[in-house]
Amino acid sequence: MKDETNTAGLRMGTLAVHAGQQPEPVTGAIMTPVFQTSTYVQPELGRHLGYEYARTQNPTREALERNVAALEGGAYGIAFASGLAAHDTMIKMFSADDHIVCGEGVYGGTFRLFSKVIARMGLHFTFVDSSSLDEIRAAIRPNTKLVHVETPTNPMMGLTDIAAAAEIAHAAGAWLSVDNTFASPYNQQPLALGADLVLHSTTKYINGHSDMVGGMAVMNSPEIHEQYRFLQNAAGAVPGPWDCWLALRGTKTLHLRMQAHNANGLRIAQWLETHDKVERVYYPGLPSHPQHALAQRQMKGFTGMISIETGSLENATKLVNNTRIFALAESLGGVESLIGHPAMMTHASVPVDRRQAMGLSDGLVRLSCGVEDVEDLIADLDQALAKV
Ligand code: P1T
Repeated sequence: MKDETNTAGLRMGTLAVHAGQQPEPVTGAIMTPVFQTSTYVQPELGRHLGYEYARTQNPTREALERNVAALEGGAYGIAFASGLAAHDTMIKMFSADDHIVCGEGVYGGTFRLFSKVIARMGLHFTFVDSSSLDEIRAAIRPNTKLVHVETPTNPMMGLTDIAAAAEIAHAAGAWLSVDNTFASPYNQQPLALGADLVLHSTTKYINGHSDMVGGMAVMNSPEIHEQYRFLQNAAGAVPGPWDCWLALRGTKTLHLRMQAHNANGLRIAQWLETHDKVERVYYPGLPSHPQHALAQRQMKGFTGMISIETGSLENATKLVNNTRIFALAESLGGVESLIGHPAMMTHASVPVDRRQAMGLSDGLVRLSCGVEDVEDLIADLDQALAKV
């Protein structure tokens, strides 16, 4: 776009393709180049061209930051080397003796970071079932500085009412941060619902092609931006330019990919619900989901993420070992379909009693439905379930 700063009124698909990018000024290259450099030559002492050192500034990274910020309807984006690095740096805005209320259904690695690393540094966490506003409210203390939730949660697909959680946090003088990785900005826009911060593992739907690891934080407040930006440079968990370029290539098709993920996810969830080997399907787009009404209110689509209860570790093992198209792997949100066993894979770091309390059983299997032809995906699950 000629003037990438003027994106007012543009819709999601146009923003996905154009926001944050302008032709490269030296050659006119339409694609933002990979600025693969660690430093920038300064014309004279005390004067530089806006770029000093690549931990601090990188044009490829900045284009990605502007692009994802626009997709989230936010003013600022700050990119990180991973989703967890975005979370880790966020927490560094707080100090010992501050208190954080965190949804207990967050990704296992987020739970591990908060409970095993950050808690050692004197910050206090209360983990709550954030689908219950009463639990969030009851956990608030005078020193609560942040309420952090993931919605939908990984892998139980529990939802938090973002607008209501923001009201509770703000009444306590705290911020609300939302990990929007599972929904993607196409399906859910937490800032518009009152959240102060949106976090992403860009490794997932944002990049969408399973070929990089990255993270992003988006916000509207200049004060939060200033603190977080200071820490991006001070702590230095920044992504390399090549990974930023890959993510930026990914976002160009975010709207198209999410339409396909949403359609495949819904169709497969409906089919799984009729299958006699499947005891329960967790998918916010199904009327059987206990928070379906909230899902319809705060989400535009329900993604390709589905969890199912197969009844036992033995059943789950047979299913995940026998799919042909669904690949057995960690991660999610790529164009290719993946299948995983949260208890032994993504959530192995969560203590057993906590997993059981959340319903994250040994029979639970998680699907990341890609954008392949849905009939092929259903046939694949059907033949694998036949072996259960
Ligand atoms: O892997 P990384 O980019 O550091 O992102 C961590 C992360 C944060 N938030 C959510 C909701 C996530 O799902 C993840 C990473 N999750 C997986 C690797 C997984 O397979 O669930």
